[in-house]
Amino acid sequence: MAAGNVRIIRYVLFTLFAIVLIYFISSSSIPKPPLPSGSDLAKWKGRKEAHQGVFKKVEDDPLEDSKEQLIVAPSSNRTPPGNSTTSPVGASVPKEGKMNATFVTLARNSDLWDIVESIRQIEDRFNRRYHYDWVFLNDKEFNEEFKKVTTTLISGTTKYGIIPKEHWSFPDWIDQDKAKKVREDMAERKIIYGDSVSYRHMCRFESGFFFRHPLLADYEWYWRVEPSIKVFCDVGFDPFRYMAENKKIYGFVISLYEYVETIPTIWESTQKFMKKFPEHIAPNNSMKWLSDDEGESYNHCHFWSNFEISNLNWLRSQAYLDFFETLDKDGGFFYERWGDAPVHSIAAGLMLNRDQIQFFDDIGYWHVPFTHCPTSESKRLDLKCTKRFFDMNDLGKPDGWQDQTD
Ligand SMILES: Nc1nc2c(ncn2[C@@H]2O[C@H](COP(=O)(O)OP(=O)(O)O)[C@@H](O)[C@H]2O)c(=O)[nH]1
Ligand SMILES: [Mg+2]
Repeated sequence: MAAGNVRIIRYVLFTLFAIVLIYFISSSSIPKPPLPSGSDLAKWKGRKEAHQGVFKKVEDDPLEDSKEQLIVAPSSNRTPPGNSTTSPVGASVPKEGKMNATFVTLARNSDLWDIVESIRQIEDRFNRRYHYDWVFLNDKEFNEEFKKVTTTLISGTTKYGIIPKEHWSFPDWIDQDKAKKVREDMAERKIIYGDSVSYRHMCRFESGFFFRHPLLADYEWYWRVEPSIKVFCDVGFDPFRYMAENKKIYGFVISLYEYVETIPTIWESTQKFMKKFPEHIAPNNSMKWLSDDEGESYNHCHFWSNFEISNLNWLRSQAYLDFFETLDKDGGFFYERWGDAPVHSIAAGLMLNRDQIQFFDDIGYWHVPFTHCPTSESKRLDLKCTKRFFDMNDLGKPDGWQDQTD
């Protein structure tokens, strides 16, 4: 064999060896996200269709405009920073720097790669400048991979907690047979998550227990983050500070109608609460937003709680605990399928004054299948990255640039 051929063969073998080596090193040290399976995609598609049924009602609603007025706090109403030194629940607000706040995420180990997407979004758009902590809670122990990957990505301190059994199980006053029959019936009627036990534990936990977890005990504010969300615009201000300085307690970005089938009697329990604890009802509450007939019935409006920026001391207050306990004793988390979104929303609507609820118009947000973009065109344009680039370089913008969304 000619010397030239030997060299070529050696070169090919060496290249193959190098490729195999690189492949083994990368696949053993860096875990990879799994591709979505057919069943994941089908689940998402099903959810989108289910949500679209609800969305139609929103479009048809003649009261939509008045509701908007009730809940939107325009940016121009902001008080200048540094004007107040106590938060709405009396804790002190530092003059500058970080607030006493944390992100909080409930997740399973299997949610890892979906929560990684959310972390990337939150860090890039906001937290890389603030380094707030992040608390993860789970009904099972988090595994090493989950902790390693999330800690690597988060610029603040990460904490991992396990949920006590009594916060994630059937309370003893629940009739198991009755609850099982409800799940079977809801499965037949194809109600979203209607047959799920774990989803019910999740909703009850988010309604009544997450804020009592010891890992959250020392914080005053939380920002709830779920897997697979997107944040479309830079968040160029500190929402925690904004909340404290403007005496806000509960902040949201999207509100919509709850599936009626999941909460048929939640308003009965709410009325029971209102009768029993009139002292907990705020004088300037949002009943007009919750009900179209002055409290006779619930119109199913709720803040979409997969995004929340709110005050933990409020949730830990006697007023909120009395509300949760009244609802919990009636069993609707298991005999129906009450979600934490209507529970938090009714609580905020009744126990807070209207001006303590904040609509974060400036935060562009997506959780399947709905998006919120800043409502005002000028705000959307201000927050666009490409506009910044043109402005920075003093360039004229191309025709039609207003219609683009990046
Ligand atoms: N630890 C744990 N977290 C859960 C469980 N079910 C849901 N979650 C979390 O609860 C939140 C809501 O669940 P998700 O599947 O996003 O519900 P959806 O947004 O209502 O469709 C997410 O943060 C999930 O990661 C569960 O069984 N165990
Ligand atoms: Mg979710």
